Amino acid sequence: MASRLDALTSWVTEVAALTRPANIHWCDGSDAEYAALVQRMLQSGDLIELNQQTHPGCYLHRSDPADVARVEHLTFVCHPQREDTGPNNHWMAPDEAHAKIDALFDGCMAGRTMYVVPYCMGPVDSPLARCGVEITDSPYVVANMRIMTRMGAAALARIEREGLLSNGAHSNGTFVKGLHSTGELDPERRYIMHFPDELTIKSYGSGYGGNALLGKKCHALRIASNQARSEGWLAEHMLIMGIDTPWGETHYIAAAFPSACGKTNLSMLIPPESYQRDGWKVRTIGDDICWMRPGQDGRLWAINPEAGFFGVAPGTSSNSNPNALQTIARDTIYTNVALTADNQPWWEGLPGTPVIDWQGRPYDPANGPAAHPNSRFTVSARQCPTWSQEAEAAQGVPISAIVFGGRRPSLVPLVFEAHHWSHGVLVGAAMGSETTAAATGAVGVMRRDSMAMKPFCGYHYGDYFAHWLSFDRAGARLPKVFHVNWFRKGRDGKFLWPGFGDNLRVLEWMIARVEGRLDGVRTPIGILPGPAELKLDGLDIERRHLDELLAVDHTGWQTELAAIGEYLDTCLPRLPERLRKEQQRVAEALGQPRQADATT
Ligand code: GTP
Ligand code: SPV
Ligand code: MN
Repeated sequence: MASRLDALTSWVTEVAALTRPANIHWCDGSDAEYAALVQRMLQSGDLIELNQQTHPGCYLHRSDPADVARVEHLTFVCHPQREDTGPNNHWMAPDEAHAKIDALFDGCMAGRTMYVVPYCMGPVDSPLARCGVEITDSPYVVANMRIMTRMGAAALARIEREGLLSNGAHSNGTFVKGLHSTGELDPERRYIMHFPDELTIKSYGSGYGGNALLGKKCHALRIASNQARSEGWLAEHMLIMGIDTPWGETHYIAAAFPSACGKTNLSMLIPPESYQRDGWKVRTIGDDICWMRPGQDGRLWAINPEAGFFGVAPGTSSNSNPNALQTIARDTIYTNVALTADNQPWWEGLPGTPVIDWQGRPYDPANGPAAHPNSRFTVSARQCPTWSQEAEAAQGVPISAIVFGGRRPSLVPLVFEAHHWSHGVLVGAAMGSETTAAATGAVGVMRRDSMAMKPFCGYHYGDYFAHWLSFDRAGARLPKVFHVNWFRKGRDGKFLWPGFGDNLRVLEWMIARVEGRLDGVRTPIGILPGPAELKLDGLDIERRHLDELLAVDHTGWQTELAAIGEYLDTCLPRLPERLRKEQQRVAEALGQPRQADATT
């Protein structure tokens, strides 16, 4: 009798013939399986036990020192036509890419166990969720995938069901196939390749986060953005949070900030004391990825395809993010953090003293920070004190506001609202941010990162902007679009805005705008809070700093709009005319730069 899992079993057989593992293990996602994996990794040294009194169920993984972040220059999106990949991605012809990476996979699992990891991105019963199977030789990847996704038997059952329903039209089933091997961890023999037409990912030579946990950036953003485009939805690098107001409303907000620019922190923020007294509450739905589609009511409905957090450790403290700290007090995998004398995890921003650095050496400040700047924790989202049951809702949650933001030390105000949807798309497309340690390469360099998707949009940015614009149609009840900047610096180089919990003050203004209770001030770049519209009680901030945060520097913005225009040109000939018109509209409203300005 033919197996219902024909497509899957024949692929697994094919991969095993190529990689030649000693064993094949089909993951069921059970507690016993996880416990056995952990034991195995403790024996092999892949995991180190942390202080079980202070951190029960917590372990440390040290990655190879040359394998600590995403590698954008080795990440390829292999559409058959180069143009479809766009200026925002690296391209290789699919045949060439397969040949190159299959040569690396040849025999690479000899003597090792090959794990078959079925997973579901999103609640298993959600029509918005999508399944995949990752084949990997890394037990660390398996353990992380178990935390980050709905992994195991339930996902396999859904894949089986969908395979049955697909009746020949999709005789390969509908799941995404991801093949991964840590290989030799040689940066010269490392590739992260995507084949959107084949729903296939191949990743070789890295064991780290976004390079290796294929359900996350590779599937849920690069492959899914292609599916979203053809099926009329959006796959975005966004947190999702719920805000309960004192008057009994709940507003859901989705926010796109580039890597290591504050999504995890905002998604679980703790309201300032006065807000808590008034009855404000924050609920966390997601901290990194958001899939959303128009519902029958015309609103955008969003799910978080993930089940866990792969969060930045440095900077996480009882001041900045007590919720995260509580979340990661047990049953957490730490990657590349430092250790204290009593074997507790440590990173910059925590009290106490590091004794062993992230590479396992005695800590010496001459070697740089004790924890790697991109050290991370992997933890089930259910452990977060503000975790919301709404994250399991099959239809998702309705979005009231979309927020864009980045690290902009100058020019960009604390907050502004886009005039309308296509202006909002321009604001997202024009996003800029300083690079961070989340990817290899220089840190602190300003670059455009449209919708925080520069490393993750799996097709041409011009087509992507057109897709965003297409949501503005009859019957749509679109969210308002805002832009924030928590990272504005003063002349002394210090942040002007306190950030973290106090960011709720900015979100409150947005909610008032969504509910139509405040007017704001109209400017060419967007609508800003009026003089008394931000609630600042209990906040220690100098008036002149606030004025700076909310000022619109016309000369600076003229230059910025010219730079945005040049950036948009990189998407020609696929740049939507409507977006060009928006940029021209804002530029004209600001007036042309004076000759003197252009030369200073
Ligand atoms: P990825 O997981 O890489 O996608 O990042 P993320 O967007 O979730 O970033 P995260 O919330 O982990 O924040 C990264 C860094 O930004 C941390 O070091 C935080 O301490 C810092 N940060 C977050 N929010 C704020 C803020 O409001 N103000 C300031 N000054 N720093 C912040
Ligand atoms: C990011 O870099 O945006 C992350 C971490 O969220 S990773 O999973 O490595 O992509
Ligand atoms: Mn991210």
